[in-house]
Amino acid sequence: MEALASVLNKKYKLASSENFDEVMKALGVGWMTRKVGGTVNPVIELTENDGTYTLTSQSTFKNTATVFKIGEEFEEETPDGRKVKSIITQEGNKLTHVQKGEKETTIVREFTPEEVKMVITVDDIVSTRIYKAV
Ligand code: ACD
Repeated sequence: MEALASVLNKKYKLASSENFDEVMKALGVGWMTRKVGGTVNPVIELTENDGTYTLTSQSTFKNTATVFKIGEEFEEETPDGRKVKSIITQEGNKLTHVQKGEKETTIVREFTPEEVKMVITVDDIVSTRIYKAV
């Protein structure tokens, strides 16, 4: 938990995104959502209270809050409306988020005070999204 202290309560905005449309296609996300999802630049923030983390994402497309404890499975609805079972584990400043549904998605978020590097993998498709501190 210590490793994340310096990145809590900080806002990061999406600055670059590669291959995200391919990942959304692999997940079966419909055309409209792909078009909108591909153009927004969400702002994310990680907060913590007594071992419970909340990762918020705000954009004109959707506002979401993912509430979790490290290593404890939870149910989650993805931005495109799929219900998945998720687990988030921590290694230093890196959170690995695995979503199990019809397909398995792995989202690695590496936090530094300057940026969050997000790597999303579905099947053999990889998307990298960089969020910069605002
Ligand atoms: C982000 C993207 C998080 C996406 C992670 C895995 C792919 C799952 C679903 C994608 C479906 C639709 C995407 C639509 C909008 C994405 C941006 C809004 C996020 C709330 O967090 O950068």
